[in-house]
Amino acid sequence: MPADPPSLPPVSPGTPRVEDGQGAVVAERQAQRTEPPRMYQVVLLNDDYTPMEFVVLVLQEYFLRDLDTATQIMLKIHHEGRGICGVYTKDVAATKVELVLAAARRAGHPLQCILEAA
Ligand code: TYC
Repeated sequence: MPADPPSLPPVSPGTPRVEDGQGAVVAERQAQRTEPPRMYQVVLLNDDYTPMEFVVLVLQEYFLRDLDTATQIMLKIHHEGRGICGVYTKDVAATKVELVLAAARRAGHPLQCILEAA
């Protein structure tokens, strides 16, 4: 039985192969280019029932805002209907949404929190 041909270096499919000048076929060197991850914003929505103090606490605890900034964001949501709490990678943003919704439900508030592509 004929011997298997020598195996080529492992490269991802589609990687161009070139002759290396010494008879070997090798993967062509390519510049590494990693795109930055897509970012997602966590948005709080206004409602008529969630206490202002609770929203400020949420912004401090889950979005690491100081009291002044948290109060400003809360008032913006209260007046404009919505406000961005922070911008994160998808997993981090999704986790924050879940944590905020769980905290709001535990406390009996209807606060809504959503994730949007930034
Ligand atoms: N509008 C609420 C009130 O008057 C306060 C509030 C602010 C609720 C922001 C939700 O995301 C919110 N108690």
